[in-house]
Amino acid sequence: MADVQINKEAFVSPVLNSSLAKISLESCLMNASGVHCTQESELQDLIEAKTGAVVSKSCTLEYRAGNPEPRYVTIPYGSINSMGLPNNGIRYYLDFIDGNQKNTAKPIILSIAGLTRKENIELLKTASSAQSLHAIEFNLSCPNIPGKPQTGYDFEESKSILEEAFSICSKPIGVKLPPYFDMAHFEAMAAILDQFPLAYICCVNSIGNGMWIDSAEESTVIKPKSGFGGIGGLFIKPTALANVRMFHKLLPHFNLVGCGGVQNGEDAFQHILCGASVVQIGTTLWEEGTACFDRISQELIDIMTKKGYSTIEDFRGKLREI
Ligand code: OXC
Repeated sequence: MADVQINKEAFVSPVLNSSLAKISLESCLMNASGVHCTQESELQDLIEAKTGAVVSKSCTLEYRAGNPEPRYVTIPYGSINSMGLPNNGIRYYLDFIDGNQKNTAKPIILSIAGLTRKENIELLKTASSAQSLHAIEFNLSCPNIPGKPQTGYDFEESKSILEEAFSICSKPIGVKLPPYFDMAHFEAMAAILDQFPLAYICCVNSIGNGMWIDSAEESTVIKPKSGFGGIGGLFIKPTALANVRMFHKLLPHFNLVGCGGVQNGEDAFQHILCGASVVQIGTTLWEEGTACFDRISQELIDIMTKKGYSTIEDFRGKLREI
C-alpha cells in the first residue's frame, strides 16, 4: 500500500484549545484539585506549566493540617490517599487568585469543600464576593473526613445544597462528583444536576474507601481511617471514563471535565472521546511534577496529528459504540 502523502503546506498542527465555565482555554489539560496546588509556589508552578487552567486545593474556612501521615502512598497501578483536606483556608487562595489573575489570562478556579453545610454556605458567600475569581469547583466528594459521608452519594442533600448554593452565590459553580457505579445512581444524579446552571461537571474524585495492604508488614499502608483511603491513578480509569461517558449521554448540554487515570496522551484522548472538554491530571502530576503537562500535551497532539484532527472538538464525545 502506498504511504499516505501529507500535504505539508496545507497541514496545520493540531491545537488543544478548549473552554471551561465559558472561559476560553489554551489547553484542555489542567491539574486535579488536591495535587500540587496547596501552596502558593505550587499554584505558581501550575500557572507556568502547560496547563489551560489551574484549580486550587479544596479549601475550608480556616487552615487545616489534615489527617496524620502517612496519608498518601504510591501503589501499583495508582495511589491511595487520606489527606483529610489539608489546606491554608479560603482567604489564602482568594488572595493568591486576586494577586495573580491580573497577570495571567489562565483561569485559577477555587475548589471548596466545607466539612458541614453551614461551612459550605460560608465558603460560597465568601467566594461570591471575590472580584477576580472566575469559577468555583464545589467538591461534593471528599471521601477522607472521618465521620463525614460524601455529599454526592446523598441525592437529597446534593439537591438541597445546590439550591442554596445557587441562591447565594453569583459566581459560576462547577461540581466535583464521586464515581457512581449503578445506572439508577447516574440517572438520579443527572436529574438533579440538570436543574442547575452548572458551569461544569467534573467526574471523578478518587474511588472512596479502598484499601492497600503491605503483606510483609501485615499492615495498612496509610494511617488515617484504619487504612481506608481514596484510590486514584490507572486503577480508576475505567470507572472515570464510564462516569464521563454516562454524564455526557445523560446531560449532553453540560461542560464535562474528566479526571481519573490519565497517565499519557492516549488516556486524555479517551476522556475526550467520552465527552470531556477538559482533562484533569492528579496521580501522574504527583508522581512526575508539572513536566507531565508538556509530555501529555505532546502525546495528545501526536495522536491528533496521526488521526488528522485539528481541534479536540473534531472527536470530543464521538466515541463509537459497537
Ligand atoms: N479527594 C478529595 O476530595 N480530597 C482529598 N483526597 C481525595 O481523594 C483529601 O484531602 O483527602
